[in-house]
Amino acid sequence: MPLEIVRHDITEMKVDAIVNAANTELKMGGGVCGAIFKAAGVNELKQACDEIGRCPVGQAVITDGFKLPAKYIIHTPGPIWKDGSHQEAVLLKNSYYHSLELAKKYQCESVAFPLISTGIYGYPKEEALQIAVSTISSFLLDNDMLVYLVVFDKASFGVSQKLFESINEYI
Ligand code: AR6
Repeated sequence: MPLEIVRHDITEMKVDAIVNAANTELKMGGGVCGAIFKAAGVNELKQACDEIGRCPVGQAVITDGFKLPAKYIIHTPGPIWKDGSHQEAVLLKNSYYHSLELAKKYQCESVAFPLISTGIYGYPKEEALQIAVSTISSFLLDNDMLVYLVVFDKASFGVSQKLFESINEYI
């Protein structure tokens, strides 16, 4: 199955690239971003991000994975949820799409995404999950890649169980 929804800590995924729910300044933040910086090595990753500078919402940049099992980290700032009428959906879709295109450019065969924007940025989880699944699925119609969508917290896990029949434990 080219798209799998799994419950796991993304920093432990043994894939070619993991995706970071970043901010536009590419600074270490909280949530999954903080966990990725800590696991990759704060100093190394900070330096690599500072060299890139910044990244607009919905775009993506790539760094080494440093101490992670993953070879690369793809950083994409998702939209901050306001009320749904500020292009949030298209920007979130762009984040998934541009991350996938960058993974393809770097010949990644496997990629793991967190549920971008659904934590500190406040995007409603059910809508965000639907955008993630539809964007990844349409990309996979034309591309060979194994994509994991990693749900982490209890609420995201509940939403994905409601919307999709099977959640797999990643081993
Ligand atoms: N593995 C997988 N998913 C995780 C992990 C983990 N280790 N930790 C948290 N999540 P968030 P955002 C889930 O807040 O909403 C940062 O400060 C979490 O449960 O990490 O895009 C950045 O620097 C949630 O479902 O990202 C930005 O400033 C999802 O990851 C800002 O927060 C995304 O939550 C980005 O906010």
